[in-house]
Amino acid sequence: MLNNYIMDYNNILIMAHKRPDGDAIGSVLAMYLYLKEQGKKVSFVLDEYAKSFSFLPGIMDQKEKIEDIDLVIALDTSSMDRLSHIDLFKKAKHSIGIDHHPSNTKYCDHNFVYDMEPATCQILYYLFKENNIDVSKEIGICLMNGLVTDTNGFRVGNLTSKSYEMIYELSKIGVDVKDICNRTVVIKTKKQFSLLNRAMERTEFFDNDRIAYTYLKRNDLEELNAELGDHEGIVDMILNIEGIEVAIFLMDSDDGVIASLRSCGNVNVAKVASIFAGGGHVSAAGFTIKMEMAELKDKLIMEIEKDL
Ligand SMILES: [Mn+2]
Repeated sequence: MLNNYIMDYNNILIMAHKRPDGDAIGSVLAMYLYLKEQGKKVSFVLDEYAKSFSFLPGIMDQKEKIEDIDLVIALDTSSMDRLSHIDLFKKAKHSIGIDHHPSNTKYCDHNFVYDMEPATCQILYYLFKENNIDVSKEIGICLMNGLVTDTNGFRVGNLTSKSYEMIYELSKIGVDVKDICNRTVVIKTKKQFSLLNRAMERTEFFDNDRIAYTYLKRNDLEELNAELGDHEGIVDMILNIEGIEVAIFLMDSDDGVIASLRSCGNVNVAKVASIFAGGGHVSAAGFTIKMEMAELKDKLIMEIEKDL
């Protein structure tokens, strides 16, 4: 029972992984809103996130200063080194992890890892239900945000009847699923569209059109005045081409080259990413590495070809 592990503590901090996606943000906020309702002294920390998530309830409540942490809850994060605030994590006396990454290293005192689930937010929804916790509309919006984004608008990942039941039940309490889908997955800013356009033009195909590859360089991002998260979705677009089994997207960043991999499901891209110290899921994975882009491209194609 989730509540048994939480309710004894008062000062609680919630966090997720670096470069937080919709599932990381959604699960953090849902947990935050729930514990706030319970009268807990609770706060959360998130790395910088894409503007499209600023509509989520509670997101403006992030605090500057965090002290005396009895319990830390780590969400959607497979290992300690992936956490956004590892220093704060280590300061906490107790820890709970809730995650759906198959590569989860069970680094918390208590680990709720269900790697068949499409999103951490779905795990959280059912943990709330098991504990007879009423999910408010605000919490529901945050949870739906995770399911929508991790499945790229209900198109990838291990969607089951449990996912559709969650959609059904949250719809009934007023969660506007279509609106969340539009805000986070469908609508692109003009800047994002220009970036997408540039990446599309450059797409190259390999292995009888079964691998698609594209990239953005630092000067593209500068020229088009791109903002954090503006590249999201490019890799999914090239996977949409008929016959493509694996899509590769590479992008320059201050930390090295960011690689995003997507698969139709026949090639396990989490396995490919793990070769480069990355991780993820069968159909969506990634990593950041200090390597020349051209060299990384060749290495990735070589690794993917082994499994095609
Ligand atoms: Mn996730």
